Amino acid sequence: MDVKHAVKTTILLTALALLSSCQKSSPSTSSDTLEVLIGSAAPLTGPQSHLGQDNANGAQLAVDDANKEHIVINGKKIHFTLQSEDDAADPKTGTIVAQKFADQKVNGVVGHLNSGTTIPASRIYSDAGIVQISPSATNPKYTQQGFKTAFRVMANDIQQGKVLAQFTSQHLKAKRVAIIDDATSYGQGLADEYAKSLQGVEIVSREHTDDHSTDFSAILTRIKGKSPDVIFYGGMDAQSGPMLKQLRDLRDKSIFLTGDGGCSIEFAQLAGAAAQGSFCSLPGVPLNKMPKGVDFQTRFKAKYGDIQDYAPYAYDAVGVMIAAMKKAQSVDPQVYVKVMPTIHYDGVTANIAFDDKGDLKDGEVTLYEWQNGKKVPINN
Ligand code: ABU
Repeated sequence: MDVKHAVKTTILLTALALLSSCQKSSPSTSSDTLEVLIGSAAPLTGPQSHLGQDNANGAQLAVDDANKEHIVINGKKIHFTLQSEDDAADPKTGTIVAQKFADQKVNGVVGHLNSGTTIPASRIYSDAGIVQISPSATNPKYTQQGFKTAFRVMANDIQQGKVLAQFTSQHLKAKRVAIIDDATSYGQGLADEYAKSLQGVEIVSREHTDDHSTDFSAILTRIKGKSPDVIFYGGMDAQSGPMLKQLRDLRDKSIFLTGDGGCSIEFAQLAGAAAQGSFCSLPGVPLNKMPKGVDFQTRFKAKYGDIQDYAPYAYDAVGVMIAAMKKAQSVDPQVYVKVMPTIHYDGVTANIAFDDKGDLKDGEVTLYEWQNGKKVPINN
């Protein structure tokens, strides 16, 4: 090798060594930034996929907003990622998703959407020490199991059942009620709470369907024979929409009342003209009465379209989780879970604080009447 060539080779090797040492010591994403993984679990396929996508979109918007804040926790820049999984509203699939999140050691979970998936999954999260915040599961059992990791950001079905029952007797002045449910943790649970709270009203019929049926003619024909003033349905919009349409096709004029699972724009689309004059309830206050509801609605709509039901609650579930991480100065769920009971978070939907079970303190329930394709609040 001549001298010129040797000098060139030395310069090249020195430059490569310098470049390599620079790459090792320069501030990079891996050394300066902590990746925080939040799991979102909801049905993304099947008859409830519109609600599941609504939850996932609400959570994603919160994660995007948080990343814009350049949050630093315990001296580390934080980058949040949402991993959205499909539990198909199926209890068994829900536990498979929960185990996947546990194996991945996610930093927290927003979900699940359904009580039927949230409750069995909650044991897996509890055993793994992972904080779980459901934005929509309303069956009271979820937070009655004694798990320190289980939280929800809306009123539960004990509260919702009472409001619906009071409305039935005091506002609708009903004397005879027929009750149908979809035999799920949510639908049957809410129907039971509703029945328990009814006063001075006779339950003339109690029927069950499931969360995949779309033909209710046999049930509705039996109920029509009992002449109820009100038909209450505990279940989701994929059933309540067609159910109400079929009820009116039978020329039955009973008042139709349902809970939050059937209080979505999808319900109104499925029921069509039959939705007019029917009633439903939703935990929380109307969007325009929520502390940051109107701003959220505008920003959500620009990105994803109309809100179905629970997107603002999914947004708040992420928000309150991150608030707890900041307060604890840790993204480790086994550490920040300890500050969850003391958190006060100014959310989109409410000022969020939890009671000793993990339920939202002072949760409200609003009743709506469907008028010309829009749900109009009647008590809030
Ligand atoms: N809260 C109604 C829909 C979700 C659930 O509780 O199953």
